[in-house]
Amino acid sequence: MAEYRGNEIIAEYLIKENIPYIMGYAGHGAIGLLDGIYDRTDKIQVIWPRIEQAAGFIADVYYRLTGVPVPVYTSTGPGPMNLTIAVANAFYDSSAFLAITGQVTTDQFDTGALQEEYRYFAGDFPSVLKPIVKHSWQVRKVEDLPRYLPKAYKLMRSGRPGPCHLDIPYDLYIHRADVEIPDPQQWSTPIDWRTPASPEAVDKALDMLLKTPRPLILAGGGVMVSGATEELKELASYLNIPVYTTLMGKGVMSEEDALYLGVAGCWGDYPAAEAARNADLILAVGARFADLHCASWLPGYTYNIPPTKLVQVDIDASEIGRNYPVELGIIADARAFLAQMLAAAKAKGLKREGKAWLDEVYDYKTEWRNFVEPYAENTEVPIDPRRVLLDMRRVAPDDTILVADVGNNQAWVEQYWGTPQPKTHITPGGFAAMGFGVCGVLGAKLARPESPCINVCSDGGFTMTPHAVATAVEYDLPVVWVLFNNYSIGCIRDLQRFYLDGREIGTSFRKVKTGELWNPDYAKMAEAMGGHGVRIEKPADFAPAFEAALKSGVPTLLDVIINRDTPVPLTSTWQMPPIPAAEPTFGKRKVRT
Ligand SMILES: Cc1ncc(C[n+]2csc(CCOP(=O)(O)OP(=O)(O)O)c2C)c(N)n1
Ligand SMILES: [Mg+2]
Repeated sequence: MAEYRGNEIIAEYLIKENIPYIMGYAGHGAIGLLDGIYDRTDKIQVIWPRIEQAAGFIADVYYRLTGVPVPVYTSTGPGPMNLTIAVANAFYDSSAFLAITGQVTTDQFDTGALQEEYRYFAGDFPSVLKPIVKHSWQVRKVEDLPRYLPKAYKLMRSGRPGPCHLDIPYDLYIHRADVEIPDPQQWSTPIDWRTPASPEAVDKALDMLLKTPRPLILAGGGVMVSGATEELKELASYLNIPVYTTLMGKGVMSEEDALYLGVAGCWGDYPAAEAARNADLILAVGARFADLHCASWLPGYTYNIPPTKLVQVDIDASEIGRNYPVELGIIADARAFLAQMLAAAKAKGLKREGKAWLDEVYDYKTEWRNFVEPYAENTEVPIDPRRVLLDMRRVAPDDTILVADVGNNQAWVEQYWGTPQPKTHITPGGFAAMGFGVCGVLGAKLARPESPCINVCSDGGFTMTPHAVATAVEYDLPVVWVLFNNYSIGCIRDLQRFYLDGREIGTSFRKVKTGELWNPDYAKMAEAMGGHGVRIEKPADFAPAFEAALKSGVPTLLDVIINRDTPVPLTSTWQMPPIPAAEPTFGKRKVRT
């Protein structure tokens, strides 16, 4: 035991956990914390973008690529409130970081001191985070810190990951206590949380897969989180079963793999939706059957469950049978389960032939390829977003990490960005917070300094968090933003066009007096923040500019003026009840009973 200040306990514990960064934004409620880092910057670097939510988005992406949850600090009151959007985004995508928020001092509770949430309950910020963290602790004395820190680290990384929270009265950063700084090896890291399935459940699932003529494997975000990409590939190829994914699962398997069918969803890939409609059994791993994936659960667009039988595997029992009945539900970690399935199949020498089904799904793939490929040569002005993404794929190295933002830009990426290597596509699928990708791409670069890191966004998302360029310049993070400029919050405008009889209001960026479409000059904005910026209006100019941006070593924004009226093809649908769902524009609804 020894005397430590609260801030020293935090710094020492983080260093023992090998945490390389602390990210956030200071205020009077955070400088005590930062003072504990002051002498330890050789081990832990402070990164502070221009708003708390940006720090959360950066930490979120960093976790997705490294599995390391970094702390994100804020001051009191508005600082923590600014962070909430990023906490929620991480929570609903099963990503993690440790939110450390400042609180009024221990002797100021219920005084209404500056920035205290006191009018319902004293120092009540934890209530704000209630629906969006795995656990929240409010620290009451310095001695709590060595108890709570390992608990938070244990919980964030194990099972289904998620953010955790420490609310810390800022006097506790300075007060001292006689404590021992815990060793993560004893309290947090040696936990084996990879729950396998029972051998009986594995045998039953295998038996069902082998007996059925039209099986599919659905890989959700849980497969990505669990790090099960190898196991998935091996099982699929050993059993000869086609694989498709949710949007969160995009990139769990190389898109060049013959068995890979793409993403099923409103704006997914046709082969995936067509196969899902026609399958008789789906083995779903780490997928929660959300509305955009399932055509708002209307039969025949993505699914016919039942009659299609569902075997659903998830580490979180609450997701099993949430929206569809299951033939068999299995609570297990994705990686442990897929490895068990492969071992059991090999031990019994079980194989599938299933040529007729494979021939059928390969035909779907050919149909889709014939539709997609010509867009690579599209010379239309304003530029077709498909042309941009197909050009990007041609130019970018295979290990390029693409972090998507939210909106049509995200859906274009979903359909036209190939992921030749697993785990190179990151998207905010669950909570879909705009600005996630614009800032999060910096977390990708911190995690993968050797790989090109790009963000595809649009004018809405970029203008919410444009200061990401300044942060990239400050920290020398040469990322590339490809901004699909459509002078609108495009996907919402599309809902008005297609679901509300074209009654557009509040969705295009215009000068009110003249009605002229207007946006800031994004290239100049990037230049003003110390980066490079290029405005691109002709399709042939994009690829050379993109190639130059990747090579430049300077944070670069490409402002690409796209055709704002081109809708993203619907391969399934999404409903805004009570308005009837739109019909797919590629492929057809097929209800099977
Ligand atoms: C912070 C936040 N506010 C609002 C929304 C609702 N929303 C979802 S997509 C979208 C439009 C995004 O516009 P833009 O970034 O320009 O993308 P585009 O659809 O034009 O590609 C909006 C407003 C959201 N997801 N996040
Ligand atoms: Mg837009």
